[in-house]
Amino acid sequence: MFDYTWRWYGPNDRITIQQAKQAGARSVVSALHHIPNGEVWTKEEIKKRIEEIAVVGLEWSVVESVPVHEDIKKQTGNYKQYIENYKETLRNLSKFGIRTVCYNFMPVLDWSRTHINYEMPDGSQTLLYKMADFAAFDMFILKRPGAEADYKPEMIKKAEAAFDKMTQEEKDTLSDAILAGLPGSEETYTLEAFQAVLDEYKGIDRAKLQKHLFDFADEIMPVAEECGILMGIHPDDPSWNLLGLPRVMSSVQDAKALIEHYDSPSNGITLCTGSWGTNYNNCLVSMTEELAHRINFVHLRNVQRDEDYNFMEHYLFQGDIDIFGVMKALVTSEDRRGFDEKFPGHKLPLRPDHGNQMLDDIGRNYFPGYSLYGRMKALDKIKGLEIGIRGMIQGDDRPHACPSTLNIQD
Ligand code: DNO
Repeated sequence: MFDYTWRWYGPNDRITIQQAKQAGARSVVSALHHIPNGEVWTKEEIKKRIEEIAVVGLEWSVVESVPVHEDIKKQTGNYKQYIENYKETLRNLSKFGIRTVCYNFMPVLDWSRTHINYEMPDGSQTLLYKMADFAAFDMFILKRPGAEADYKPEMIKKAEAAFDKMTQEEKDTLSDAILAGLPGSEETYTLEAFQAVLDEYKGIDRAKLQKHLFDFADEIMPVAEECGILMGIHPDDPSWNLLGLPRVMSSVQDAKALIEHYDSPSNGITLCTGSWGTNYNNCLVSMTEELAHRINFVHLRNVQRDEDYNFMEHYLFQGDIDIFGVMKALVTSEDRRGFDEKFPGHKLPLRPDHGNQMLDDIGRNYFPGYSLYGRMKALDKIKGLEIGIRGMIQGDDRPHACPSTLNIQD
């Protein structure tokens, strides 16, 4: 059985904790976004958030994310101190029984999109990544030295055509979408500051970044084990290199490399179907099966992709990801996680990821992706899917007595 969670940004979230509860959350995913990256999350601050959530009788079950300071990714400056602070934060979280912690190792940018209010045929709005627009930003707005080398000649042409058609307002909106950082990323940049930050990664290639990730894991995983915390690294979103920066969590091979580097239930992944799913080479159903023993957190979302690496966030059952197959694999691989023996009572936390903006969401300026109705709809679809799959597995012989033998609460 899964723990159905809802991401809540805290008191600054325009969606209240009461609404999250009514939307069907059984527990909450949150983070202390007001604490600067690298600093310790004190017990007092953690307790405050717990209390803010508890007013409606919910628990804070998952942290998404404890951000990894850029200095840790580059191994520069005060990075050793930041790692110590990270450990302290984990210890503090564990004192309150928080078991799951999500993090990512994407340099500079967290997730990226080019459009955050893209209109779907039914008038609802979604998030979109248009490669030509991203390339136009890279080559003609940011003017990153050497950017052309990263795109095929046909894509450069498409980017030129897209850029020529853009009004100044569209260019600004595009830059904002990329630079202002989407929720979850804790940094915002001006163009100049952004280029300067990219430059700091010169000399850090894929191999080096992966080594820095492994070094980080070597430091924090023993502490996570000690305090019974299950870490789940979030994949790169999208799952390919951006802006000349290396990325090291884009494929099943990347995930396996980390898992094998430090073999422990604490060293797991976040199965974010929409992010891993941007990459054609990742079959989400096989990944769910293959990595089942190390899946510590799940985000369910669908994307529709094309051969130009454009992708649009779509409804849960529309798009290129076999959500049914993923859910079935999650259900059938349950025993391999071994939670029952190691962490009695612990259920795999799962959440609807982004939802489109629909009905009364439109114009409300919720954090991009984090709508009320769109996510609520997805959450209920996911719950129904679980009920259906478990019923299907029990088969036709399932006694259809009342009350339901599936015993799944809404
Ligand atoms: C977007 C999210 C990301 C994610 C972080 C995890 O909706 O999936 O912001 O929270 O990358 O560290």
